[in-house]
Amino acid sequence: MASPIRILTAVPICDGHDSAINTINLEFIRHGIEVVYLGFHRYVGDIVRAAIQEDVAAIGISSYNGGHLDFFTDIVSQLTGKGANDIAVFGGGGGTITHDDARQMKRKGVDEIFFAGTSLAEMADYVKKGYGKRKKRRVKSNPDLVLARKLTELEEGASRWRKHQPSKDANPARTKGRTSKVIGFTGPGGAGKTTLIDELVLRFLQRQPKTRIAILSHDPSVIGEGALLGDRATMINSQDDRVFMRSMATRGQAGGLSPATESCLALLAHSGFDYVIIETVGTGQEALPFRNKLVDQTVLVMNPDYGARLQLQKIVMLDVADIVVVNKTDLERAKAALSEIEQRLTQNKRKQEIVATVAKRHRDPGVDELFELITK
Ligand code: B12
Repeated sequence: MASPIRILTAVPICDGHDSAINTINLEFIRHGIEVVYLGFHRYVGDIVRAAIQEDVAAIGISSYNGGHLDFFTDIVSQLTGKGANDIAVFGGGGGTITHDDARQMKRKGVDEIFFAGTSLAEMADYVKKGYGKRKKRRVKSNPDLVLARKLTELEEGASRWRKHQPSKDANPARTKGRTSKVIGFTGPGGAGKTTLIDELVLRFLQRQPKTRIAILSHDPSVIGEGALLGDRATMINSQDDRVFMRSMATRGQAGGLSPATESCLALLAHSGFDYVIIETVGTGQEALPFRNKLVDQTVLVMNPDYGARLQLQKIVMLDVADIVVVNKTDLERAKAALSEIEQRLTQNKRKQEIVATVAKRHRDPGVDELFELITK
């Protein structure tokens, strides 16, 4: 089965009109496309960096702020400057983009502009017809371009390979020559994993001027279907040249990771990053995503609202996590949750740490404590 087409979508800086792109994203996904959504109010540089790291076939921009002539063409020229002119640029913005503007934009390298009244299906068909075949890339000097394409090869190989071969046991992330510490974050959907990781990245960038970080982030998908890869939309601090982020769809695999996670992780762990952070999809009670010693340290992120105390006995990650983070401790139930989880961890008789955080709050002392535990 062919791998899904991957595109990146975003809304420009000084523009909060995201309702159009949210609708269009859903239509693309329904048509089997993997959409990495970067969110709104985004700089050209952040969009170009993300498109390169995600190795997408095209960038779709939804622009309503009136600055489309400069914005679209700046994306094209930055892509060209970085050797990634095989990544196409297209988009729309209702009546704010005139036909005359669109002609000028096309002359400067924009592929297509869609106007008011175009059906959603028409736009999805355009992407499927236009961006299904990857163009060859000649530039080999940009390390992000090279790494991103290798990750794609691994991901595409895994989705073909999985059907015919039994799983390999040897864990390549642990072989000789590895330079990175690998930290795995897991926990139920909505616990705040992505926000927490983004706040940790801010601390890495501020306190360790040379540290480089890779993030491998997962979102769920069914094999051969589309997916919304939306973690980048939550990431603010991670839009930085010292951070390499890659979003992966699970492509039909249960348990929180993708069939290609191990090999992609192995590649990242041997690519000169100081830390590789891996984030699973939102997981359930039975999930043990980091088997086979895939990571050096595991962090389970929980929400204080897990239900009755008995529920804690069923969460198997509580037995194996090195650090348990209770996030959103500004919620009313947090005090009781912290005490119940602490008691649950005492039964394990292991040296497990428990940390209380409010990741959405800047300079949160709990996130500082977690940062110390991860970097000590
Ligand atoms: C909905 C809306 C809002 C909502 C936005 C909600 C949200 N979260 O998105 C609210 C009410 C919050 C809002 C606020 C504002 N808005 Co407003 N808004 C609109 C409105 C009515 C519709 C835009 C829309 O979503 N259309 C739905 C999409 C699906 O259809 P479409 O636009 O026709 O797009 C087609 C194609 O272009 C294509 N397409 C669009 N994007 C993309 C992307 C890709 C990748 C592809 C393939 C295709 C594609 O899809 C459609 C196919 O049929 C327009 C007016 C209008 N009728 O266009 C004004 C409009 C865009 N807003 C405008 C303004 C000025 C504002 C405010 C500044 C008002 C104010 N003073 O506060 C604020 C700014 C908000 C901000 N933070 O940026 C102006 C912009 C003027 C300009 N640029 O010259 C407009 C044009 C209204 C006007 N005539 O004055 N707005």
